[in-house]
Amino acid sequence: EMIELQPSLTLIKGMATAQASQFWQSVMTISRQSPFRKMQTPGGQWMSAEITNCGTVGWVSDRQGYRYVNRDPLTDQPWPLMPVTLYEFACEAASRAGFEGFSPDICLINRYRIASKMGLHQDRDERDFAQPIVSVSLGLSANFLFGGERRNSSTQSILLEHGDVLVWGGPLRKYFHGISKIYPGDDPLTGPYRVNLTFRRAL
Ligand code: MD5
Ligand code: FE
Repeated sequence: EMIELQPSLTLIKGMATAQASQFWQSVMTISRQSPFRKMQTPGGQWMSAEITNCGTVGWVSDRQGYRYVNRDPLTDQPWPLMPVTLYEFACEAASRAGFEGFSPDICLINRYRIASKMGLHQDRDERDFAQPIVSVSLGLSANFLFGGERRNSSTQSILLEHGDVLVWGGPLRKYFHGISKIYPGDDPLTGPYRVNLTFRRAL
């Protein structure tokens, strides 16, 4: 089921359900090579979600700022390769939502526990804002907040469940968004976690 929440913001309910256990296996393989870790914001706060990456670059944050880097600072090795199945899935989702020619070079993987949140923020560390972002949700459900151009713009609340795929781009690409709540539960695949895969074109 494809729901256009707003022009350029498409929710594809359950698109990842059939491949979820395969994607989860990929996440576990990736996190054995580049473990989930907490990151510090430039302001010195610790983010509550734990992150890792796969792809030719990875997104990191520390006291120096947010940026994409070629190597995992934890291991000093390149980030794990993006599995072809994940790459092709993200391209297909973008295409269904009307964004032809998406070619993600990074997948940021966020792991949330029940108490984790992600404050309102913009994704603006990428070079080409004409490229959309594709987000895949696995495991526990979340309340996703979608705002506007300004931090204090009003927000719309969207329930993201296991297998849901969100594609957004165009004029909404730099809108504020965040995760306000993770619903408690024990997911058959992920246990106490919500895992979100965010595919982007960084370079
Ligand atoms: C997440 N991740 O669920 C969130 C939301 C991030 C991040 O925001 O930067 O890692 S998935 C991203 C998302 C989905 C749908 C729309 C928008 C962002 N948006 O309009 O900006 O871990
Ligand atoms: Fe974001």
